Amino acid sequence: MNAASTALAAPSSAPLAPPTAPATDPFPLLGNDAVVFAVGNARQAMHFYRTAFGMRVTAYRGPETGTPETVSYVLESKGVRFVVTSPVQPHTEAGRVLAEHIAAHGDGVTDVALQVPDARAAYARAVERGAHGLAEPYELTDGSGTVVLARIAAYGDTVHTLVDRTRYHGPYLPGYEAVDPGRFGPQGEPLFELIDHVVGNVELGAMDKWIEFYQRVMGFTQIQEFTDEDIATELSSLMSKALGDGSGKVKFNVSEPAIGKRKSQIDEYLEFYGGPGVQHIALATDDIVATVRAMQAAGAEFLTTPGAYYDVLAERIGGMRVPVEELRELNILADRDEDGYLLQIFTKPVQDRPTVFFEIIERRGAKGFGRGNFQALFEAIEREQALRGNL
Ligand code: TYF
Ligand code: FE
Repeated sequence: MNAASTALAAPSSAPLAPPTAPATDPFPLLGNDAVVFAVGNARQAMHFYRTAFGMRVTAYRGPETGTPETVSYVLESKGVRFVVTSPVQPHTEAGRVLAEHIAAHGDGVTDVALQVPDARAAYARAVERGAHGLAEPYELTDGSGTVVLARIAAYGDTVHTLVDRTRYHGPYLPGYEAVDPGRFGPQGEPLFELIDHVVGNVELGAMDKWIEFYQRVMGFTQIQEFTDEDIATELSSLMSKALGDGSGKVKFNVSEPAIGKRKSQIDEYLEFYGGPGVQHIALATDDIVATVRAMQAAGAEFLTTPGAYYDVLAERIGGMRVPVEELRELNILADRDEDGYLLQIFTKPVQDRPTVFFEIIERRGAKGFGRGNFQALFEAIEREQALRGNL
């Protein structure tokens, strides 16, 4: 090897800044790491996300792998990772934390974990900017490498674990074992590409505080705002603001109830969840028709939309890649903004309490969240609220 090629080769072995995290970003994020659900029965929740959401079980930790206190299944669909976890021994420290979360909230999201290039730097920055630190940076190591983790508080009992997995190549975290792909039966093609956004519900008057939190602590900027004027006051009224990180990979929305003639859907959530928490997780797909068909066939339940919505849809939004009749058949909503259009649909709550639900979204350029669908969407949510006697 001559001197010139040595000189050329040298920089490639030097540590490279992650391409999506420019040095100017004070809180660089590499993306969502995982959404962790604390549930009463992780084995059954795993089967739900495996069958109804077509997700693949990739890793496991529990009594058989040296963790007698708790059990966790990791599910994946391309860039989407969920972890469902339950206490096995609720009187141990690790079991108690989970058991208390479930007692307070029912099944719900405990952790919206974020992937960072440097968990120590991220934690230091967050705490310096006013985040409540829950766990100082710590390392976990096994034969597949080392992960550095730290944890800060978010709204309610929700947390953000900051995960640096750049020196790790195991299936999830040290202590987890990979699961044989056929272990729980045959699996089809993945239905989701990535997590599009995560929405939290907070109490009346607390939205701006949490919007400012993400701006100050994580350097997020506001993308969109819905006020109670966007949303007819007879309908279950809310205010909502959306934020994005510098890379565009992480989007968080925060909603609070607004005073209307009827009980806000946010109030219903807060009552049944026992306080603030994650309300919905939007999962992006490249083919919403195929995704919704597969989910529906597997038993996932979606909100429905009256036919009148589709009678004027072609007029409202032309030039979509999916025929309006197919959207009508599947109850898929459509909206257009300056940048393009989007297709979206909402599941019913995925547990008995009217709390956490999912959105499936296909973006064709649009960067918003479906403002034009609020009327139809909130009427659909109200029909469900009325059936539950909560309107
Ligand atoms: O994330 C959004 O903004 C949309 C619309 O309670 C939405 O998915 C907002 C609030 C809500 C339900 C849907
Ligand atoms: Fe959404």
